[in-house]
Amino acid sequence: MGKVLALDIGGTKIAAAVVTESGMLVGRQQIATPHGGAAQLAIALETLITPYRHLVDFIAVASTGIIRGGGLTALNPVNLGGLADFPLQDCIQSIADLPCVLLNDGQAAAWAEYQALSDNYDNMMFVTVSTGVGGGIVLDKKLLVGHHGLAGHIGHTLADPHGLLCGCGRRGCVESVASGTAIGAETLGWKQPLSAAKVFELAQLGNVQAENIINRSATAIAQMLADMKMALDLEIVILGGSVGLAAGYLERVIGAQKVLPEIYRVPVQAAHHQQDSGLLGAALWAKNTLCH
Ligand code: ADP
Ligand code: BMX
Ligand code: ZN
Repeated sequence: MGKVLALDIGGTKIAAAVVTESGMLVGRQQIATPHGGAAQLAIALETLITPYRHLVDFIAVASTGIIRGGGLTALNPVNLGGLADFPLQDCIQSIADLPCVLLNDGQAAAWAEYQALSDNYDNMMFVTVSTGVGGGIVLDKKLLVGHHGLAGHIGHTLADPHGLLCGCGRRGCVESVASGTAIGAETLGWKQPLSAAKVFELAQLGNVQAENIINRSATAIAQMLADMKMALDLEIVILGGSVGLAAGYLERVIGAQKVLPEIYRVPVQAAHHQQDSGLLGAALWAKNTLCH
């Protein structure tokens, strides 16, 4: 099948790496996601892709947003600095004229994490707590993409009907309570507003306000997992994203599950591939797609 260049486009960072036939990542690069519109995103992609384009046979992309018909449509445009639509496939193929397969980032990561599970599971979900809150669902061993590319957008299920307006237009989405962006936004009234990463540092020093913000996020995730278990009879959930993988976060989600009746709890564990699930999942998905 040859070598694949995998890209993972998130609201905060864009990663790229060559994925070898044996599934090894080589030459991983990462840049910040520009928030200045379509032209800037195109330049960022060109910067990342150009050094690899003569070294690979095809390109596999995991991207934030609804991925459908070669395009990216933001469900929450705020996560991309207001960018609502982007012609992802056309842009990439104008940089490198190679076969190109696209998938949502949560869906891609779910696919890689499903392959990495040691036991024989049929039904799993991947959740990324990152710039937004995204996800991917494998049911009866098959990745759900959906006719509109929407399957797994669990960040836009309801956490709090009286909560803040989410960038998608709905009030009180899980994403508007639990994401890294939401964690940072909780500090906007502070003398010095902080990023989610800094809120975690403060919580580690025992700051109660910071701990409360993180617990609120983890509780919203635990409640959403309970809803998803009841809908899909999930056997296992895999947690990723920089917030999901941050020290102590998984333990807080598990702690928030403990107050729920047993039937609502689902085992949760950290992503086997850590920050690379999206890259690897996109590569695996592209290989399946181009081989059939
Ligand atoms: P992307 O959304 O592009 O995939 P990330 O998974 O890195 O990117 O998520 C970005 C969010 O994670 C930001 O809100 C950022 O503040 C937060 N973040 C980054 N590093 C950490 C960390 N070490 N601990 C907690 N939060 C972090
Ligand atoms: C948002 C949405 C999802 C995405 C999720 C996680 C946009 C631009 N993105 O809910 O498609 O999967 O964020 O994305 O509407 P990330 O940027 O946090 O990795
Ligand atoms: Zn929303």
